Amino acid sequence: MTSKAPASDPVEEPRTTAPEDYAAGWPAVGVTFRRGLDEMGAKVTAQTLRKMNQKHGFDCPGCAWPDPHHRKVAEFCENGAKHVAAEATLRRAGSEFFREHSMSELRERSDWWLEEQGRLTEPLIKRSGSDHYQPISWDEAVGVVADKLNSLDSPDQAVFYTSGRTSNEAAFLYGLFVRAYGTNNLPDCSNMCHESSGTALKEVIGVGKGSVTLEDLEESDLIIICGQNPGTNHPRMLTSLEKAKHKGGVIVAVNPMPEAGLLRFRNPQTPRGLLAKGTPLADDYLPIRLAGDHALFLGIGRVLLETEDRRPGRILDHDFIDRYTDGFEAYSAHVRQVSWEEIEEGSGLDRGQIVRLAERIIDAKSVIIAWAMGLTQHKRAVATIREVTNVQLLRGNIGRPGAGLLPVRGHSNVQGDRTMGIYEKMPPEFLDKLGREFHFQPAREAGWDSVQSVAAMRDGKARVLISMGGNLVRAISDTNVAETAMARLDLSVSVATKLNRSHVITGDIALILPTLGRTERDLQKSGLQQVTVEDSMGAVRATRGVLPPASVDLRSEVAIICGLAHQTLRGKVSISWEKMAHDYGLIREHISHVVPGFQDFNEKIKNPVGFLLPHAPRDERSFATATNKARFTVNQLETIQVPEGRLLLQTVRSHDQFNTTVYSNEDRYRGIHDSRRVVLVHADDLRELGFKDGEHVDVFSEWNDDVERCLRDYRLVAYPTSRRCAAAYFPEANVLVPLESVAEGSNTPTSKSVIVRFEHRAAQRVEA
Ligand SMILES: Nc1nc2c(c(=O)[nH]1)N[C@H]1C(S)=C(S)[C@@H](COP(=O)(O)OP(=O)(O)OC[C@H]3O[C@@H](n4cnc5c(=O)[nH]c(N)nc54)[C@H](O)[C@@H]3O)O[C@H]1N2
Ligand SMILES: Nc1nc2c(c(=O)[nH]1)N[C@H]1C(S)=C(S)[C@@H](COP(=O)(O)OP(=O)(O)OC[C@H]3O[C@@H](n4cnc5c(=O)[nH]c(N)nc54)[C@H](O)[C@@H]3O)O[C@H]1N2
Ligand SMILES: [Mo]
Repeated sequence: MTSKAPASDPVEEPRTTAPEDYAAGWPAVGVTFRRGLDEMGAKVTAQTLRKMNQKHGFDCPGCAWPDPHHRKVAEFCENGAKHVAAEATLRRAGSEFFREHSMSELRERSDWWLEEQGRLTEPLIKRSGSDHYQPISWDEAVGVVADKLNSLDSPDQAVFYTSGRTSNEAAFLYGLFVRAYGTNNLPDCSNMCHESSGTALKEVIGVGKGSVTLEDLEESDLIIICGQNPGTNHPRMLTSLEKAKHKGGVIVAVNPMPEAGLLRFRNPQTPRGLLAKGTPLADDYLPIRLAGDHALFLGIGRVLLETEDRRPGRILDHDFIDRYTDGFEAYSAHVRQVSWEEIEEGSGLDRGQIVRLAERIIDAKSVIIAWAMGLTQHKRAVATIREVTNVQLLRGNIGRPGAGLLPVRGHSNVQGDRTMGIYEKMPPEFLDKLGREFHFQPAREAGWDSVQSVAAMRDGKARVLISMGGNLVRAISDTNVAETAMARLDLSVSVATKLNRSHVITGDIALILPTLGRTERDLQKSGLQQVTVEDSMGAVRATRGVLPPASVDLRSEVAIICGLAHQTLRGKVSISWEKMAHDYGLIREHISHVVPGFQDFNEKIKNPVGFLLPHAPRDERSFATATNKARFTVNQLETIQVPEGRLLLQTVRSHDQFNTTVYSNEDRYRGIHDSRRVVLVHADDLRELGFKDGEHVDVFSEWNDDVERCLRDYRLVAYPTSRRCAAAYFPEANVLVPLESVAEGSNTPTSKSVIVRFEHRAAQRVEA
């Protein structure tokens, strides 16, 4: 059944209105219910939304924001409801659909159209030389994968990608399967996301995760939000920010764009939010230059040190610095010699703005610094996050109530997947324990991350790609390279819920293995199963689907992994895959032996609010770094030099997408309608560069090779972004980001800083 499929993609001209100055409120409520009714019908809408984020219900498959202990009847946001509607849609893409549409045709369709076709219903294969997917039985599909994996020259020729929706149980088994097979090639979406945060935090505080709980956030004196757009990407964070405000907390937003959710919030769960003007959130907004945060935090450090010179013993937390940190002297000497000219040029802010923020930090008993992709996706991202940590260490703003470091994670279980071992370079202690638990020798050599995997595919070193969810071709940088890389594979396999570009740009042979979503009931031999997830603040809890599966032919991720592992590793390891597939409690039993913090796992998840994983810096100010101290670091400032006539471009999410899944061509808060083919630029920059608001241009990125990377026929929109900065939508703009352009230390694509130039369309036509 394919119902209500749009006939073709919208190719409308973008329409613009003034950006909104508040988030949520009535329009959000309307959108929530309209989307639900459209995709799921009335009955399913009521059934699903009632169980979302509730005790004994399912965890929102959207973002990784935690659930409060006291839950409202409607504990979800507009965008969470959209993700659920997308999964619980009544539309289906079954074998009939694939008979009708060839691969060549599907490749011409937009991301939006592909996902709009609905849920995948049965296993499919595209055989060598064929232009169509055809149905295949589960047994046969599993056989194709196992035979191929066993025929490779080395297990390192296979790559096993994971997106961040996979449950803890599935992630643990997937990592086990891959290591028992013989490789650590386990790239994940985190490599493109918060890898810079994990890398920096592991080094300087000993744990690659945030140190803040929901309670901390709500009682903090000062919350600085850098490089994050919570109104769209973590809407339920606004509720916590509102609570912090009502308790007298101060909020400062640091962002090149005045995002609606940062300015004002009308909480749709309260009458005040729906009827009155809502709560103003940010007390201050710093319109920073792209990649300017390193300079900003150096500047703040400098003000704190110099104020301490004037008021000795009053500004810095000497007790904390002496007892718990090292490297202070070198840090202090370094910061004092960075000039204000460098800081102002690097940040795009003036000294007064930076001093004011530093004074707010001095006035606050507790400070939280939150961040997301605006900090992690730059060349100097790791250095920047280390610099953020330096500032927090100066005043002991870690490991006490209301204070800490808060990398706000993306996918609903991206943090849990990493905890479970989805990482191309898990530490030896983890591998030792895993090997002991299951009686085998795990591969020790580090595997490839996402960028390295795509490079290996491009260079012919990788022959097989298996994806546990996600859409690697669209998510990774350098789309043209990624597509070429995919096409060089012998076999690409995708465990997925809905159709996307990585299913139509494929290896010689391609398989789609359709799986249950988080909203759906998972019935196995021992009965209905639950799985677990970990949120952005390290809380783990159970989630149970409530809806009937989209098709009788779907298998759970756990069952699919067990099937593949059983068939591939027959006679090689003795692991009881089948038993674990029948009863996920057995998987949790193994997890409790291997993963720190999960003792009595099955017991602990009986508590409907779940349990908090230990976090030594947060809980006891203990820092498992190389020196067993929290580390001040010296980070050289490197400001990106943008040549004359060029701009620095970032790629962002619209209000109506979840990563590569585009729900519509609307970006309500930013006032962009009907099309995503836009580049947002400051009006003065447009004028200086000789372009007009509304003009169509080709956008070229510039990199030190002679490859042409271009977005054709995009409309320029005058927008209140910082000077010499521009923005376009991810994933379309990934064609502009060179695969080699990555963050130092984390290898994350620099999706938020690409040097671009525009060319008039008309001039080009004349030349041609
Ligand atoms: N609805 C919805 N929710 C989502 C997602 C989604 O696509 N849709 N994606 C999920 C995922 S995987 C993730 S990782 C998160 C992403 O959450 P965000 O990080 O909020 O997402 P982005 O759209 O990438 O927005 C980055 C923000 O940083 C700002 N910014 C860019 N560069 C800089 C900079 O150099 N300095 C500063 N200070 N600011 C900068 C941008 O203007 C923008 O406001 O959201 C998660 N939640
Ligand atoms: N230019 C640029 N590039 C970026 C970013 C950026 O800001 N700019 N952001 C980066 C970030 S932060 C991230 S996290 C990555 C995201 O990269 P990915 O995680 O690879 O991409 P998604 O779009 O989240 O994947 C969506 C697909 O997942 C499948 N899916 C959905 N639910 C399930 C499920 O329950 N199980 C399974 N098996 N499959 C499911 C569906 O088939 C859907 O099409 O992109 C990165 N790429
Ligand atoms: Mo992400």
